[in-house]
Amino acid sequence: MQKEAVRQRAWLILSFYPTLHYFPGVGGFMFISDPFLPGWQRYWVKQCLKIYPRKPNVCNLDLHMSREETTDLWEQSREQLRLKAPGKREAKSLLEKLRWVTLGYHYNWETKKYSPDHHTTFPTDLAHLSEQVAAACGFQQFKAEAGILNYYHFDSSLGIHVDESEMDYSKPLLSFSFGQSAVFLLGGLKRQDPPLPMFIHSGDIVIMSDRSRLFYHAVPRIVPNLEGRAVPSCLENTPIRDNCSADTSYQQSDEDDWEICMKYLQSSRINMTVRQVVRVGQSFPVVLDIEKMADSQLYSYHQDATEDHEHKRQKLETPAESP
Ligand SMILES: O=C(O)CCC(=O)C(=O)O
Ligand SMILES: [Mn+2]
Repeated sequence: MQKEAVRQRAWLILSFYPTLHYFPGVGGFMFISDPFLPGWQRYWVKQCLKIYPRKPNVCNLDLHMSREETTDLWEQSREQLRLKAPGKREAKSLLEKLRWVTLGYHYNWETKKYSPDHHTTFPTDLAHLSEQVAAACGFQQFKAEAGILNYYHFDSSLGIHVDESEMDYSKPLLSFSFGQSAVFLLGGLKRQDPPLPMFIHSGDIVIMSDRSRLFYHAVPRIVPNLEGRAVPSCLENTPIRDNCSADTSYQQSDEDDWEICMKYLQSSRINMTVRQVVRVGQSFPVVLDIEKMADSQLYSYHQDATEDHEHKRQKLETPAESP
């Protein structure tokens, strides 16, 4: 653990010595309970809703909508979200239809591969956060090269899978969560290994490294935050200006934007997973014959309430390979 690496950028992370949990017998799995300084979870939520869904990043809506229609999901949804009455059945805004966004090397859900031909610049702020967290956990040379952002609602789940499309398993998989809570199941190397259930709350960071890098895992349920508030209190803090005044990458969330984010988070959870794809000095293998899946991977990976309950349960019992 590099104490200095954690302290260098106080705006990102509180010292997480007291909150870094290792799981004995679960090699390389680490859990950091909300290490973010007050107000900084807001920054990442706003990036995930307003900035990262923009082009050239890729999202699920691109599969059946034109580029013009998906150019600025935030602008197209903000008024609709702002006016939304809680608990009323209303048409969903585009932001509420967002299920995933890919960053950097864009994961191909059909081939289950990354490709050097489909790569855009990885966001520098998220790369920095990831590299700081990785370094503090003992992974000095981690390079944030691909990201999958998952957007969940109370009726969403993520099927059992292993993230194995990356080419360097010696590098950890980092996962950051915001908003409502989740039940996370950590299995083992074999699909039938009994899972360890745990809650993931807003601000928590999960690191899967070493042996646990290739463990099966799933998110069977999104649950309301345990405080019983509309959004967890850690999201209600405003950033401490003194800590960030020198930081040019920080954009102050204005209150209007935050009102929209809060509305969204009342029934949602956002998860950012960050991966290193290529080993240093390694290049992508030349692919001569790409096997296409008969069914889109999208369908088995991201599940929501449009499927009936029984179907969903069966899906959770079916391995859904993922990156
Ligand atoms: O939402 C989570 O906590 C897990 C996400 C995940 O496993 C993935 O994107 O591969
Ligand atoms: Mn995963």
